[in-house]
Amino acid sequence: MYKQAEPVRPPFPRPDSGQTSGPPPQPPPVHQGGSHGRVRHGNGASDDVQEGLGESSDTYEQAEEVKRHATYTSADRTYPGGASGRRALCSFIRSHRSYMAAGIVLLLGLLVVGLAPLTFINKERDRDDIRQLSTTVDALKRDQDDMRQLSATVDALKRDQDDIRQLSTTVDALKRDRDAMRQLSATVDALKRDQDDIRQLSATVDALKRDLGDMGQLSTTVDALKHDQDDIRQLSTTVDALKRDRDDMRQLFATVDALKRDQDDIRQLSATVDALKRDLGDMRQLSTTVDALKVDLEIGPSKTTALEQRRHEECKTPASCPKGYQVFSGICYKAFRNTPKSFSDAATTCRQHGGTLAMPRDAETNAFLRSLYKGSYFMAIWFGLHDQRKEGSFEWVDGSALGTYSNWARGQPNNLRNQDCVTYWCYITNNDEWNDEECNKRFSFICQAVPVSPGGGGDVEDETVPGQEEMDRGTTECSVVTVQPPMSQPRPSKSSADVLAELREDGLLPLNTRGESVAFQVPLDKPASEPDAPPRRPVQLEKLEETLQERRERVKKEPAGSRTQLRQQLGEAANRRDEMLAEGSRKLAEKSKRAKTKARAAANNRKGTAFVITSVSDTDAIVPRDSEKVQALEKRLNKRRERVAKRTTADDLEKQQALAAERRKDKRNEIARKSKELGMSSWDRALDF
Ligand SMILES: [Ca+2]
Ligand SMILES: [Ca+2]
Repeated sequence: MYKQAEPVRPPFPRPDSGQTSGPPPQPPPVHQGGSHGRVRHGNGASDDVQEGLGESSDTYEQAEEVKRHATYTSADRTYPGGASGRRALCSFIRSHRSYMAAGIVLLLGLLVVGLAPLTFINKERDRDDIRQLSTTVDALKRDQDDMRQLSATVDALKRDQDDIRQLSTTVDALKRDRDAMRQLSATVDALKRDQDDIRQLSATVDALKRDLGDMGQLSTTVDALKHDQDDIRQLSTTVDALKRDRDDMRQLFATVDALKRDQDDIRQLSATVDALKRDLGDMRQLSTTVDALKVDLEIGPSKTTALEQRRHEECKTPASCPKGYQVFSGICYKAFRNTPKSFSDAATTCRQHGGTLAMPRDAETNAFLRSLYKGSYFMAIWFGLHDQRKEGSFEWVDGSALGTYSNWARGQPNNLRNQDCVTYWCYITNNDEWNDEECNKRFSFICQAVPVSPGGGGDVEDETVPGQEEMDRGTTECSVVTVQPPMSQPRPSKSSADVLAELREDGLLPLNTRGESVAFQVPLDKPASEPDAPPRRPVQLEKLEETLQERRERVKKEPAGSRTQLRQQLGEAANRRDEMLAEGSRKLAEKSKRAKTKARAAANNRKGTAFVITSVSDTDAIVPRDSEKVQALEKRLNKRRERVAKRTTADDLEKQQALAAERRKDKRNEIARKSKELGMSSWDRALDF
């Protein structure tokens, strides 16, 4: 652009050089002298100006216009983003360009018009103008340089702007970085917090670890406690088993007690049976009495009077012993040496002789009896002492107690094989002292009898003893009681049976039933109503006596019964007896059944116990063996188990009970059979007269 402007050489200083807005420029002083040459020397265009001035004015304007335009354009382009003042100036110039151009044209026209005639006059002035113009051009050149510098500056500024832009970008990036840094810092903070948390967590973990260690110890303790608990459980189990054992033992004891009570009952029953047996003996004797009564009943009243008279006479005459008897202290005695008999048979024989077996109640009598059989050899000789009613309780055959005197051999009585009857023991070494023997053995025997009137004892079995034929007359009073036979109607207030009953109630036994009379032995020093040894009357016997009394009363009330009636009554009595026995048996059976049930229950319980013990032994494997207490308990338990095992098991107990029941049954049957046998035989004998 500057090159375009270069060919045009403005004739005047540029209006924009600070003179445009001012007052119209003064026409420069024309220097026709030296300055002319400098312009020409510089450009050569001054020649063209000189050749055609009119034409050159147009050209100059155009050039000036172009130059200005170019300059402004250049200036515009150079300072597009420059100072606002410059911009305002430019815009001002642009907006007032036409006015300015018109003003300049006008000025130039005026100048041309005013200067044309002075051209030649003011040649020197022109030269000065040219010089000024040249100066202006120089100034313009300097301006151009300034512009170039400005443009360079603008470029530098542009570069700076770019740099600033880049810087701004960088700053933006830095800002983003800063944000990132901030975020990072926040993250770091968060991480730091996390780290703190982790530290705290680690501390917690450490604490937990320590706790865990404690827990381990605690666990050990808990294990130990569990072991202890197991031990305690085992102990408890053992104790329970022991308790059950104890209960079982108690039940066993209870069973044993029940069995003992049963045994006692059986004993009582046995005693009752014994009493019944004795009663049967009494009955037998009673039957004898009945025999006598019957005899009495059949004897006529006339005969009775004669008999009474005879008795009266007999009582007046001195008594004498039967044939073969020897009197001692008012009682007749005889040794039956050639006919050995059992104790009961011997007693029967004596009874047939009107007496009993001999009863040596004192040493003198004893010595006299021994003298009766001396001179012959005997193993043993029966006399009237026995303990058949109650073992060890010896009594005479008349029912009285042994008393204070006795003459037992050494070590006797020993009840060997149930020896219940007494003999003189005749072995040489035994000195004829007393010895108990088995009652069924057959020995010789000694009878005693009360002295009777002469001729009264001739119809009995006789054993003649040489040298002892004569009848010793004793000094006894008449002790024979004559029982009155019942008279003809009306009946007497007291029958012979009543009398007999009374005598029996007084403890007296009939000695002799010979003929129509019944003889009783009455102690001489005491009245008959006061026997010196009252007979023992067990309750059972008393009851029996009562029953007998009732029966007697019934018999008394009724008229003399026929044989059929008696038989009927006896049958009834037998029935009642059977009923009594059956009742006793039933009661016994009931008791036995109860005991059995009890024992069975106990046995069942024992079975339960056995199961428990088994279960205990099952847990034995679990029991820690190190527990000394448990071991000791186990030892004791085992011992107890052994003891229990040694004892009767439930089955054994049942078997034993069954056996006992069988034995009891057998015994009952035997007793019933025996009693029936005895009763019936005696009654039959009584009736078959
Ligand atoms: Ca005995
Ligand atoms: Ca003996």
